[in-house]
Amino acid sequence: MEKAVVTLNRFIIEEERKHPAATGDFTSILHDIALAAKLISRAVNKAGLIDILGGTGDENVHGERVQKLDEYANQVIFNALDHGGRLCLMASEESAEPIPIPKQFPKGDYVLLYDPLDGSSNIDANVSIGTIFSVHHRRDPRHGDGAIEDLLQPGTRQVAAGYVLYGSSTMLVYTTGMGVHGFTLDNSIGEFLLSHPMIRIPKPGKRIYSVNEAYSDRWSAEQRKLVERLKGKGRFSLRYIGSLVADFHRTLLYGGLFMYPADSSAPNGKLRLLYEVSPLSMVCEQAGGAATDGQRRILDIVPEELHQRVPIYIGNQEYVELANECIGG
Ligand code: AHM
Ligand code: MG
Repeated sequence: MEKAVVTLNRFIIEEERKHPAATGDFTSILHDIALAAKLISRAVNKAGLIDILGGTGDENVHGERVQKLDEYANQVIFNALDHGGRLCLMASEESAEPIPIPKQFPKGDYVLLYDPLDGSSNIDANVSIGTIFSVHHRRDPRHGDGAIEDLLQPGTRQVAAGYVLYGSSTMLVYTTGMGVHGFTLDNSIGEFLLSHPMIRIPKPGKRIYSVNEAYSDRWSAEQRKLVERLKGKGRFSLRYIGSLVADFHRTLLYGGLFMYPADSSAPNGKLRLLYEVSPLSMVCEQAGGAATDGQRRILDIVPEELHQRVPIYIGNQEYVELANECIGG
C-alpha cells in the first residue's frame, strides 16, 4: 500500500479537529502564509534566471539597502493575507508603521508580524534566505481595526510562529504551541508535505556555536568569555551563514548555540524582537530548546516598540544556560 502523504492542509485541519472550539481562523491564516511562501519560493528560485537581482536603491526603515525580492515578498505576504477576514492588523520588518487591513475587507481577531525575506543581502550569492512569521490574538476585540498594543505583545502570547526556509529545498516550519512541525515543498505538485513531524532539538546537540566572530573586538568581556568557554569545552565547530533562518534551522536540527550578541556599536544587537527573535524563540522552546537575551527569557520580554532589537542566545538549553551564566552574571 502506498503510504498516505500528509499535506500541510491536511495536517492543519487534523490539528484543528483536536480543538473542538477552534474557529478555522488558524487554518485559513496558515493556508494563506503557505500560499505566500510558494509564491516567494518561486521568485527566489527564479532569481538567477530573470533580471530581478540587485538593489532598488531605496533604503528600508533601518537604513539598509532594500532589494527587489524583499519588496516582492513584502507585498506577496500582504496580498495573501489582507482579505481573509482573520486579521485586523499586520506589521512587517520592511514597513515603518503597522499595516492596516484595507477598508473593503472584514477584520478578524488576529495580528500578523513578519519578516518577509530575511538575509536578503545573501540573495546574489544564492545563499539560503527565509521568511519569519508570528501570529497573536488581538488584545481587545473592541478595536475593530487593531491597534499598536495588539502588535506589542510578549512572545508568550504568540498563538503561532514559524518560518519558511528557501534553501536547497523550501521548508515551512511552524508551531502553534503543540510541538514543531516541518513541511517540505514538493514543487512538482505545489504542496508542502509533512517531512519533519515533532521536531526536537537533539540533546546533547552537536557542538556548534554560531556567531559573527569578526565583531569580537566590539564584544564585552563577558561575551568573549562565553566564546572562550565554549571553545574550552573542546570539539566545538563554528558555523555562521549570516542568514538567520538558515543558521537557526541548522541549530534546530543539529543542536548548538546561535548568538547575535550586543556589541559596542550595536548595544541591542541587530535582530528584531518581534519579527525575528520572538517567533524563532517560540519554535526553539517548543522543540525543547531555550532562548534568552543573556539574562531574560526572550518570550517574557514586553516589547516597547515595533522595530525593537534585542540580543539573542538560542539553541540547546545547556548552552543557553552557559550564556546566561557568562552574560547575565
Ligand atoms: P536583514 O533583516 O537585513 O536581512 O538582516 C538580518 C540578517 C540575519 O539573517 C543574520 O542573522 C544577520 O543579519 C547577519 O548579520 P551580520 O552580517 O552582522 O553578521
Ligand atoms: Mg530580517
